[in-house]
Amino acid sequence: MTAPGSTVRITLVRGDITEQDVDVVVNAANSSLLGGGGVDGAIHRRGGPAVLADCRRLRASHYGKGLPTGRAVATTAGNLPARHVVHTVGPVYRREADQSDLLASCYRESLRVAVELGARTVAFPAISTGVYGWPMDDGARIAVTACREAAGPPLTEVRFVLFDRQAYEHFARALHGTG
Ligand code: AR6
Repeated sequence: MTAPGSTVRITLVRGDITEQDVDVVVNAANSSLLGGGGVDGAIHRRGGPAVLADCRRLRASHYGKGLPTGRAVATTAGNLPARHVVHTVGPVYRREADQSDLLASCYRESLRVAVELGARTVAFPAISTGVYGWPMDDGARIAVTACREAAGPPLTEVRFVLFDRQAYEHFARALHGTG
């Protein structure tokens, strides 16, 4: 599914982020950068030890205290079909505090790092909508809006990879107003 009329195509697929043949796959990481469950666990499992080794190097150098929420940093993609992994840390959802801009920042910063790497194609999961508890409808709206605003050349495709039908439908509504 593709949004018409923009230079960068925003596309939706149902599937597994670790199977995407793109330049950059974005990881919904935590600030330790040392792995976890969900997308993070899947990326480290399939990417293999080279991804973790790069993450450990980042912790030993620039990110001694971990990667702050809303920021993004790149590593090798190891055995994944992608060329790079960009790790970003979504906010944990809290009903009593509006952290929408931190979630939008994950998408903006990941795209900025991807462009620095010369990427043309980037695949995102629905950041913060799993363990971190962000409601899918709102998470989809923030994701689509942030990427529409931030994605420009040399990027040609921003792909959202949604694990299940419900997530796909929320992203379709955010992208097209239907679903
Ligand atoms: N491909 C695509 N989407 C997936 C996949 C996959 N292989 N696996 C899960 N999802 P989550 P978060 C969906 O929990 O909420 C980790 O432990 C999932 O259904 O991976 O940002 C980290 O280490 C959900 O909609 O990320 C952090 O501690 C979405 O991807 C914490 O979880 C994101 O779910 C980050 O939590």
